[in-house]
Amino acid sequence: MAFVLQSLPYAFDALEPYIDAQTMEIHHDKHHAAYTNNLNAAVQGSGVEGKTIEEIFANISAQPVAVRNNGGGFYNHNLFWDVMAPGGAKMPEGDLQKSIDNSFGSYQNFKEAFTKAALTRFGSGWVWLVKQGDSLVISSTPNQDNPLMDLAEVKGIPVLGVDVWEHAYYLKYQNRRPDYVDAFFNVVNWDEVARRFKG
Ligand code: MN3
Repeated sequence: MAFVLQSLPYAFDALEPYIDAQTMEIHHDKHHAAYTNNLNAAVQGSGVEGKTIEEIFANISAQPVAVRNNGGGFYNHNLFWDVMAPGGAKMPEGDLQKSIDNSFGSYQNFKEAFTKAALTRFGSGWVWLVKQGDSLVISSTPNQDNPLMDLAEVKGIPVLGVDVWEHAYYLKYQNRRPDYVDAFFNVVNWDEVARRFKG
């Protein structure tokens, strides 16, 4: 049972002007496709064929680095496409909003902490909003790691993530990661984040 590349849930140019069409096309059709293909190759004979990606993450420390890197790349980008949507961001609502307020004091505090984590992640990686019970924490992982992996420093269920690899923003923003992270907040799909928070 092979892992399948999820189609982008919207057009390449749907997130313009915040994320440009060329970046989306290369990111999905080249980078995400490569992680998916390489994951399918890496799990061959690894003893985890037929397991879900979440099951594999739960014991990823026992796996070769190719499964860790490509498995993370496969899963993380699926989440990333889903937590963005065209049409501009709405604010978090309901239980998600309450948890953000309880966990960070306010939406503004959350946004500042999430942005700071994104700007201070050295090199390539991801920044996450992570569910731990009813609470939320922010974490950052190197490379293609994520909070579902048994070796993550901060473990939990990722409900929002931003890709801070240069391939996610370099064509439009070059070295200006702050501008990219700021733009990302304009396309967050808070309905999907709430769905993931609800579990
Ligand atoms: Mn990426």
